[in-house]
Amino acid sequence: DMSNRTFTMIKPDAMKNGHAGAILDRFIKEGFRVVALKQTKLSEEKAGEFYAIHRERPFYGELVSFMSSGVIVAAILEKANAVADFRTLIGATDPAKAAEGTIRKQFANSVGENAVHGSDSDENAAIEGAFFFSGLEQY
Ligand code: DAT
Ligand code: MG
Repeated sequence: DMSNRTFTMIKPDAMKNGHAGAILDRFIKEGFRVVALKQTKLSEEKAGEFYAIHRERPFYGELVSFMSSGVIVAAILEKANAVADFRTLIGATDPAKAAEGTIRKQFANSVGENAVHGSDSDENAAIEGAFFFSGLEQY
């Protein structure tokens, strides 16, 4: 499919390591237009809600605790074929398995602390974007 928007977060590890600027620069250089952007912090409750699909997984507690451990940058990005192209740009969930040239290969430390989020479907991109941004914050 060729829907044109995806949702991303720069995760607490990348924020703490000072990579936010380089990662945003990469998004833009790869042809994604910023539709909405903010720095924010997830409470444990909000992180749990965002990742509710993973609540039965063994890593859920660790994931919720990590994602609420510091500030994040949330963004909606626009480009033709946004969801699939962005997943290619960020690389595999485990940075040890991520391809050369991907954002996770360059900036992530571990499968749990992997620098960036990217929506996995058009439907989830819309749900996740609306979780962080009102219509009046999207341009
Ligand atoms: P992705 O973020 O690539 O879509 P996912 O949806 O399978 O990956 O998992 C969501 C997040 O959960 C992932 O970015 C990091 C964490 N996670 C996934 N698998 C994990 C594991 N085996 N151990 C620890 N954390 C994990
Ligand atoms: Mg996922």
